[in-house]
Amino acid sequence: MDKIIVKDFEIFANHGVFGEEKVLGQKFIVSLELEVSTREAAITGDLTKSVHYGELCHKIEKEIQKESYDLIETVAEKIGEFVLIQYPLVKGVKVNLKKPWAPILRHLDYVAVEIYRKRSRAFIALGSNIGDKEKNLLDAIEKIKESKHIKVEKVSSFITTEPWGYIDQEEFLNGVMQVDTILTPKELVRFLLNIEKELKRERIIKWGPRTIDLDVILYDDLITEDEEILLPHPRMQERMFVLEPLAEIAPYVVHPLLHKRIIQLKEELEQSME
Ligand code: PH2
Ligand code: MG
Ligand code: MG
Repeated sequence: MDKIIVKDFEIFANHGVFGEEKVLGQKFIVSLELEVSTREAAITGDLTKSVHYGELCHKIEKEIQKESYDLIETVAEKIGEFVLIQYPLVKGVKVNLKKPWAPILRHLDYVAVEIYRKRSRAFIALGSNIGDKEKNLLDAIEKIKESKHIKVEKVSSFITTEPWGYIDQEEFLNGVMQVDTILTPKELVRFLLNIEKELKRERIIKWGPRTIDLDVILYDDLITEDEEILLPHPRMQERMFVLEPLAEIAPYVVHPLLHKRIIQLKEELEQSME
């Protein structure tokens, strides 16, 4: 991937654990590596297809002078988050933050933290089979849209489906959405659980009736073994209520474990049901 590099940009700010650091302030030195395709801007000369590094530096200076944080870890994290939220063309960013005057009563060249943060593509399955099902799905989507850490890219049509698993319950309304997010898988799952709670979901029977169910089914090409978040969703290939709406918005996405396109998984499931 192409990169835009900013090296050793100096900012005077008031971050630190010690009271004096918050009062007097000190020098911080920021270096950035922005992963961004420069090709279109290069060919057209159109700066809006790339990142204006002057504007970026001014904005970062303003952003990190706005508040005072104890830790350089926090400052670096805020810079990474700011860049990814403000600049959708940036796929990933390395932030190196140096603090050359750290008041530790010893000499050092500098202390620094370096982090890498990126945006990810995730697919979320939505389902509801209690109350006003369409409103439940739309309310969940609205709440997801309110997060500054998630951008909704696509939403499928909603389809009515027979209950799967525990069958003595009402029909479901199901859909799938594609999002761009800077949350980690765990953060995303917890965020969605909170929305489920806000929309008054009660968990009574496994696979039983629910006002709203929000499941992360794919997160980039990530394969996990963590029981709190198994990715890809281990039963997605058996569920038409996931594959049908997913095939509508992402037919050619490849399942990272099965190495097949979604459209193919859907066709195979259709055949197995005949
Ligand atoms: N969700 C379940 C169990 N069964 N059946 C349908 N049709 N749609 C669902 O969303 C669904 C289900 C557990 O999450
Ligand atoms: Mg579910
Ligand atoms: Mg669930």
